[in-house]
Amino acid sequence: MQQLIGPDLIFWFTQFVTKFPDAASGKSAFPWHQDNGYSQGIEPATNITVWVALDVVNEHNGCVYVHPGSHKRGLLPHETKGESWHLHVPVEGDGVPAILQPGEAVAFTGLTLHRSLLNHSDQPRRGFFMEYANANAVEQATTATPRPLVERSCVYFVDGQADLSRRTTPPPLA
Ligand SMILES: O=C(O)CCC(=O)C(=O)O
Repeated sequence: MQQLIGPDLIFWFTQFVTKFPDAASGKSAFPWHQDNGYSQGIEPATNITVWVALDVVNEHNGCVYVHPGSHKRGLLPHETKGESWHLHVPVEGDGVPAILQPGEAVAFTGLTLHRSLLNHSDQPRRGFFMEYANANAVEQATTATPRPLVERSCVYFVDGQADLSRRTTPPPLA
């Protein structure tokens, strides 16, 4: 991660992502989005998501598809659709399926378009992802001052240094 992001590195977000068998109901497709589209953006946008397969994942059970080179388009406008919290943008092409064995991973930037389709198998498709970023990265906001990522809860320092003079909240009591 330091080779890609630089010496000042934090590990700032994790999530389990289980896609239950749902080809019949067709609800668990996860449309194209950029992870940085969940906020108003992260600067520098060098953050990287590492999506680790916990099961064999392929086109049949809803693997992640990435759109190589899409990060060069910068942060695209995202919107919610109806009551769904999913975000979507118009995208051409199918992308590349990340077909993985358990323990293998696909890594992509916070600006890389990615998605997953339905799980046509009869078993849950399980994954776990980790997000790494520059230790001095800030989350952009429409109304407030950009907030350093290190102010989030459960952020771990991997290596290097963070400039804490930019914090927007008082430091926790010792
Ligand atoms: O695991 C998946 O199917 C996609 C998850 C994802 O892209 C996300 O949570 O942002």
